[in-house]
Amino acid sequence: MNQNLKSLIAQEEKRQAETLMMIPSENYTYPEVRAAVGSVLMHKYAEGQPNKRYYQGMGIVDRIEQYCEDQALKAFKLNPKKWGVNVQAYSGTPANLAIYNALLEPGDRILSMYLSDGGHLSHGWEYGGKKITSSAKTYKVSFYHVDPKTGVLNYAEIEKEAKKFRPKLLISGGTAYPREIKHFEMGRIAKEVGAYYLADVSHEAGLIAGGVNKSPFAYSDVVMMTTHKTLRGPRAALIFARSKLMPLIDASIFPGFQGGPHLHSIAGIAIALEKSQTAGFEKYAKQVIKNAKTLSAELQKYGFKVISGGTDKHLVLVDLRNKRTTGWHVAWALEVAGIVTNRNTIPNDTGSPYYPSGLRLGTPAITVRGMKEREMKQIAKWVSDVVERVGTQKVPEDDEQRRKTLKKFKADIVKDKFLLEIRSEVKKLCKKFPIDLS
Ligand code: DSN
Repeated sequence: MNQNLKSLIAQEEKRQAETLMMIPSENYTYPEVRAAVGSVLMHKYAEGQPNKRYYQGMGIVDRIEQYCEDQALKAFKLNPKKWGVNVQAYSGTPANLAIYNALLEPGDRILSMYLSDGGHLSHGWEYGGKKITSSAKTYKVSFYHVDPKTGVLNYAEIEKEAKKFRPKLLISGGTAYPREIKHFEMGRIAKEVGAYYLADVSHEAGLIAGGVNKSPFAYSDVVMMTTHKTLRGPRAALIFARSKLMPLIDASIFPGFQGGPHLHSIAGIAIALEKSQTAGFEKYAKQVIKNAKTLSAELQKYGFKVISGGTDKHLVLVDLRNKRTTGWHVAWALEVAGIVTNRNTIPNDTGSPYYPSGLRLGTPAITVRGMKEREMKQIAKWVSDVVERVGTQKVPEDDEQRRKTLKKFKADIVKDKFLLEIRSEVKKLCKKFPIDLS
């Protein structure tokens, strides 16, 4: 291996060990999962489904894929007579595209959550009259919103919107909605307008498997989840569907969208699913939520405005506008302090997706390290201290001035003694809660 590449991997390992990974969609997987993903399984091609392939040498990998499917149905307590699962999707966006391709014709209608309110790009995104994603180009997409005052979904409004728009597919879920989705309501609305209901629970998958967020299955036609967030598996996705829809889903994944499945990832998913059925995982999932709730409450004590007033999940979304700063400035300064979050749009954002007004923080990875409420209080204090240090900031409108000002801000903060002191405290905390990345 090129020595520089080797060193870069080692540096990334160190970064992950010595900083607080607080991007809600990130997590540390298990050493066994990393071993499976790096195993000889990646040498094998296996287009098709178990026992129905287009290649030879399939006996062993058929058993692996079948085992993964069994574990998926077991982990989410599904009756194999009523539900099936496809474990081959490479990740969340290709999985969603394959679902649309299975259930819809080009030009059919999708109703999904507006991106800045917490939705996801792959649910169809168009902005200012421009169709940004391929799903928006292929299908006719409309969006529902959170209540502008509460930041929470109003199901009566979604119902009105659905009756007006008449979608063929209603989607819930996304990246930054901190509250539990009422799947019962979404399923009811979908039925009423004759639409399929797709619950995208990519963020909550582990919380559902751990029994601390409600299961969407009873009310859904299709459920999609990525496997690398709260579920702690490798980067991939699972598509669950009612048995009658399964042949459409399987055919849409292969040959519709993908070639050979990544058997190494499938083995990794199976391991994560096994682990998600243990008492230890249930305890982990509970702690993820306790930590997020504590973080949210503590941040509010420091005067932060938390979207929806709190969280039911693993993430906290903060509106920074009352602090007279931006998500861009705060996320960069926090990184210098060793706290890795992401800037994020918020409902009714007055900024842009690249320079948004919000900050998204998550607890899945720091909870894997064993951190609890006490550490959340300390982290909230550090976040507050960093925001105070950043002070009043805005993003200049003029291109040239913006480029210069932001470049200078980044150059100055990496030398800021106050932020670097917090970084060394963060490093000490990380040492107290080690993570095995060897
Ligand atoms: N980009 C992921 C997230 O951060 O939520 C979702 O795809």
